[in-house]
Amino acid sequence: MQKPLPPGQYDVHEFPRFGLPRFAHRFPKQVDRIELQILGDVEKPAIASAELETLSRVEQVSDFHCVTTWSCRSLRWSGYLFSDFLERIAVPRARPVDDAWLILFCGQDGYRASLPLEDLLHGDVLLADRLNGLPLTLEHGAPIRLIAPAHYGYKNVKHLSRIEFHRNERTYRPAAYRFMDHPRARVSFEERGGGIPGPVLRYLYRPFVRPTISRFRKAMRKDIGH
Ligand SMILES: Nc1nc2c(c(=O)[nH]1)N[C@H]1C(S)=C(S)[C@@H](COP(=O)(O)O)O[C@H]1N2
Ligand SMILES: [Mo]
Repeated sequence: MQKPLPPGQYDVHEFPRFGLPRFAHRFPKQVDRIELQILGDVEKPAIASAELETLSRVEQVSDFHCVTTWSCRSLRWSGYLFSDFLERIAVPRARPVDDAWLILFCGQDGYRASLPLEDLLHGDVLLADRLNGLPLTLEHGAPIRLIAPAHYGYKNVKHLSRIEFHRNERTYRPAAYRFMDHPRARVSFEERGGGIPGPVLRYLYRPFVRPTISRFRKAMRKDIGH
């Protein structure tokens, strides 16, 4: 039995490439090698690459919920637990300051989003490099992306290239307008954006779903030939 959909969501049966319109034509340059910079309020900036493979691989089936109201269910991700990455690689290598509480994720396409460290310690938060048994494609975040299923899709940064530790919230800007970025964006509480109630945003966002999917698909066809 499937879990019921969270408030305001509807099912799509094909997982679309999606994002903010201005990212439709931006693609990652490096897809066959994972390179994660670890920066921000750290004692020693570091880069994690092959050492990720020393972490235990985990598989997870979860539902993906975009803030614009579409959901794609039962996706089978594989990768590394974020908490494991933190404990075994990021903390010992980069030594973040003790009061860093906010993590900023940046993609090779310039996209970025943040989540409180506390939300990232749950056992369902992954750095995922495989989907449904295959390496991540360009559509879905090659070579590695964040998967935080309890949070709206816009926090699930694709094409990860940089993870920053912060003690101060104002040291970065979100990729979207502030009203579109809720600090936690938990799907179960319908935290779609900052300031505007979630149920109101449903109606504002829904008309953009189809045009955005088609824009991202066309960009893929034109730029990459897929
Ligand atoms: N690097 C990057 N990550 C991103 C985005 C993006 O444009 N670029 N869009 C976000 C949004 S709004 C959503 S809904 C999901 C979409 O993931 P998908 O393209 O795998 O469906 O990625 C999120 N992460
Ligand atoms: Mo989204």
